[in-house]
Amino acid sequence: MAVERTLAILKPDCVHKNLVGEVIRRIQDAGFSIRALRMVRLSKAEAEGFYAVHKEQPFFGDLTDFMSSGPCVLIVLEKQDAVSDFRLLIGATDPSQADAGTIRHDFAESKGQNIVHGSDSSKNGLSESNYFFADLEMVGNAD
Ligand code: FUP
Repeated sequence: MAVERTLAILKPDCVHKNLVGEVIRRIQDAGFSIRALRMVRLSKAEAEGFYAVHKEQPFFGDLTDFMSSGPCVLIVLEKQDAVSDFRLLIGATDPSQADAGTIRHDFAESKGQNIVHGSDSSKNGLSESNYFFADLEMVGNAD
């Protein structure tokens, strides 16, 4: 077991549906520590940079339009096994495939508009956190 960092993004649909408090409640109840948090409206270019790995995918245009369509909440989370535990908490990318009780199962409408992002590896947890936050903005140590 290792303490890991993962980046959560509460996506524009989460903010639009007034679910920010509910989703953060679930994240904290699951034992994650918040190390940094900021609300931001991403530009199209920032969304394209963040999702660059998907740039050849047919959904890339819709995805980056959506992610830049309204404010998001960016959160750096820390916990033992944060990456896999966070993905368990949020559920499968496609909400119709997500387990009951997961955030995407309970709140998401589609694969494209699925409420929350979570990093998919320990390496990406760090690089995605560093995409949005400077080291000095990440406060405290895991305890
Ligand atoms: P996830 O790691 O669960 O966010 O999923 P992916 O990295 O596979 O996909 C990144 C984002 O692309 C998803 F949040 C939503 C979007 N996406 C689609 O819109 N359509 C797809 O078929 C797959 C992903």
